[in-house]
Amino acid sequence: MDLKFIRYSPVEYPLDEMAARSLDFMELMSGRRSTRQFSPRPVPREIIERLVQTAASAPSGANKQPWTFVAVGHAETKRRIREAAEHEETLNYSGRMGEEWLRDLAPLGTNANKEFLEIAPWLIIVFKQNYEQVGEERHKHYYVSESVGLATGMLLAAIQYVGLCALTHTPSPMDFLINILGRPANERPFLLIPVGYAHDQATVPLIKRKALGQVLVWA
Ligand code: IYR
Repeated sequence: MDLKFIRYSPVEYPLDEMAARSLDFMELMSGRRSTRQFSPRPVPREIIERLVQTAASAPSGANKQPWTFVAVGHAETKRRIREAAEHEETLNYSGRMGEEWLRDLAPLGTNANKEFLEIAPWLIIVFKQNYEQVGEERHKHYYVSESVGLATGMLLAAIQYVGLCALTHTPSPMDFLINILGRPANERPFLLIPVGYAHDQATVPLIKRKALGQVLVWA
């Protein structure tokens, strides 16, 4: 099946405006921090819809768009997710992660208590679709983790852009999400992202980002 090609005229800015925009966006995005203390303040469903629509515009292998975003706002479902996540994390923190991992996490002060899973008004659970099931047939998906990672990055950027906060939470293993959310066999959980306003007393660790010279190589 041939795709029709249409003319693409991307937005352009004069160079001085480009420079100003690159600085503005860098400042906006470097102000993003993972938040573990949320306010229960509600966030309208329509905003979540737009954020997901933005994320779902990400590029993907062969344009298969191999993602599903499950938005959970229902208190009872959040409670069940918290309970299951805390069960897994208790096992992780009591040895499953290993010494070096625990040592790396210690300064961040994370632990098996995941009350943010109930307090944040929304949990967005990103699922990757390893293939597509069409009747009896399995259709292939390509570069699934890369694609879903890109979409998730765009989701985090969109969240920051509208002035909300998020946490990329990785309860491990995450298979409990398949059952609680009733997802089909082609889907696997990728990330669990609480979204909302930060608590007004929220704190974050004073971390340093690597200097540009450590992350950028001209070759
Ligand atoms: N998944 C655990 C542990 C954890 C792992 C990483 I990598 C972090 O940056 C933070 C925590 C948890 O969510 O507690």
